[in-house]
Amino acid sequence: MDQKMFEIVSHFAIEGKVVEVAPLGNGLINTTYKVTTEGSTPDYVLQNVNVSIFPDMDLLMNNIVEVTGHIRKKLEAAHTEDIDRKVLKFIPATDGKMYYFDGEKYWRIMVYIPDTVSKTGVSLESAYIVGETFADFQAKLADIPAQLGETIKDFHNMEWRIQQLKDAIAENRSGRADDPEVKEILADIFERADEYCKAERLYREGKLPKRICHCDTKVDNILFDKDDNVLCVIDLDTVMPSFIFSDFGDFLRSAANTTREDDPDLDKVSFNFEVFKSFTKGYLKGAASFITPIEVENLPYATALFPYMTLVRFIADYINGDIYFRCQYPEHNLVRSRNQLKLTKCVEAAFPQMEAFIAEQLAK
Ligand code: GN1
Ligand code: MG
Repeated sequence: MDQKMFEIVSHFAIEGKVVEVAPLGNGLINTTYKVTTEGSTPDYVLQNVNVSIFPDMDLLMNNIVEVTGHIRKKLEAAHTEDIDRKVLKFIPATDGKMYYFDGEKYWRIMVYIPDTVSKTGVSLESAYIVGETFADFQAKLADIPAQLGETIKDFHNMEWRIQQLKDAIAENRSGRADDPEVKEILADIFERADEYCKAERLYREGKLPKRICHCDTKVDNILFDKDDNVLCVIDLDTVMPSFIFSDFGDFLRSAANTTREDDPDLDKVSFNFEVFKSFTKGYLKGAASFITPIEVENLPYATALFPYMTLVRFIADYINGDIYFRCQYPEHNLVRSRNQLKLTKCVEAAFPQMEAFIAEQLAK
């Protein structure tokens, strides 16, 4: 492997003499390596991008270059210290492209930020920080002049996810759509479909904007320094135009579930309202410069939308015979679906409290 990895790195316009290329982290989608150079030149992070999930490498890298460039300009204008630790920096290939294709795989490279800390899992404190950090990320990108594309087409488009589910049922490749329990879940889904497609309707009516969002908001996607200060947001492949609900709702879907998304014990699934409060406080603080009343008003909707959308994606994949989400056992997607349905219902039950809490925050 080593010679081949050195050869790949040699196609990038990096500084320094490469001494080692070694696996880094445990991402499920892309494969990542650390490239160590001799002496004082920077080290790098080399990634092989999974183009079966992100099919348009030019669009993907164009988004990332625009986003990191725009954030860098903002940090420079604010005379921020240590900018290279606060925004990712990608290095072009020797032919000037932002990636290298080796005939089989697509590669890209960025500067490694040393002395960082990563976290998984949330505390009430980190939920606040993540809310503020992702809102700040959206705020910095609110005036980006470039037109960005969707790296996964219709990724968080609820109408399209419903259509995908209808197609899965019509095809019924696995036969699982006939299962009585699946039918019950589907009835729960379709009863709610119109309500949950509200964002797309508001968008068509010109009432709801799309903004540049991260679309994979979790604490794992933030780098901290040794003193627990936020450095920057990472994992930018899903950065694309979306409703702000994406970043708000998807974070809470995982962070405010009292258990993991594939816990088969439904008694353990509930909505952690304390996490909601802490995250929402941080988010509203960070979003104050851009958020509109219709966006604020729909934050409870956003909180229920993501367990619901993920439920729709899990059950569609179950009916399709498990072709998208990696499964450890045959019923895995069904277990995930039951879990997300339960969470959707718990969040729905908390609407009055969520609304009251947001109103209270705004009145402050
Ligand atoms: C996938 O791979 P991971 O866990 O970061 C999916 C998300 C889903 C999540 C559900 C590109 O994310 O949208 O919410 O699984 N990412 C993609 O576990 O489809
Ligand atoms: Mg990810």
